[in-house]
Amino acid sequence: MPPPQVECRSPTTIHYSSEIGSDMNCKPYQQLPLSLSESELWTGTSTFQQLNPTKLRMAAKDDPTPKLVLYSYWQSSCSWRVRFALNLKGISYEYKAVNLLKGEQFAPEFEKLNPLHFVPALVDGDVVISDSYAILMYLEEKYPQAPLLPADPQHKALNLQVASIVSSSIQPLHMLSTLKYLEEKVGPQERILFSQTSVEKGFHALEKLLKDIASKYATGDEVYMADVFMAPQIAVATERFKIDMSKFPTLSRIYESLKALPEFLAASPERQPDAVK
Ligand SMILES: N[C@@H](CCC(=O)N[C@@H](CS)C(=O)NCC(=O)O)C(=O)O
Repeated sequence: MPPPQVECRSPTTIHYSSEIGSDMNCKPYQQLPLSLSESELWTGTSTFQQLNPTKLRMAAKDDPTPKLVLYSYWQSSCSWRVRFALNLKGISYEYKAVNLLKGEQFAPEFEKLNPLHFVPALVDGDVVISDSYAILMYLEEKYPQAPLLPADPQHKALNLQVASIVSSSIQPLHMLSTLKYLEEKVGPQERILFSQTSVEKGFHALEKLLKDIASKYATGDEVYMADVFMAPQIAVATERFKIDMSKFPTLSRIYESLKALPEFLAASPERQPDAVK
């Protein structure tokens, strides 16, 4: 007999979640395709929009079971990038929570998806991809709506460069396993200083790269891959590492625009089904 399914709700959205390694047996969480009836799914003013639970419930009835499955952790900035990109493209997906603090990334069933034991991982039918950069490139080819890369080769290269700086020269230096290692080998204070120094070094480079090009968003007036990678990174930098963003006026301005996007807010940690309130 199949296990009983439990509906899990948050105050603003209908969440059906299933966690690796938990006994929770919730139905899969369905992230709705925002493009279906985007304006109707949101209530409130532009900066503090909330998903409209009634409209969401109505949309959920019409939405077939999503094909894509995203393995994610609410506080993971790498997962946030992919959630943001999926929302921008209006792609529905099932959310599967991997609790990094409980070590669920090391579970044998997750290891089959990513032998490196990191989230996010995306499953699209027979295709399994881990690493947010690779996932975004895959989504861009397979689901070309709402492009995340501009056609202009120079702007495209800049977007890739920014994404790469965030994903290879900033985030790995403050991820859970790195910080745990530093704390054990060097000490808790060094762990904070090291994170702050690494983030600031990366932000100085991004500020220089973007200051003459940025407009509303990182490379113009459209949201592209550079924004998708930068926005969660800036959120983590300010909230977790208390970085003073006044040193980075261009990045701060871009972040103000990105923070107001419903697709970004819907992807934010506190709106995920595994969020600890
Ligand atoms: N380059 C990978 C990095 C993935 C990564 O570092 N994920 C973090 C969460 S943001 C993680 O799973 N950390 C678990 C750990 O450090 O043990 C990507 O962009 O997806």
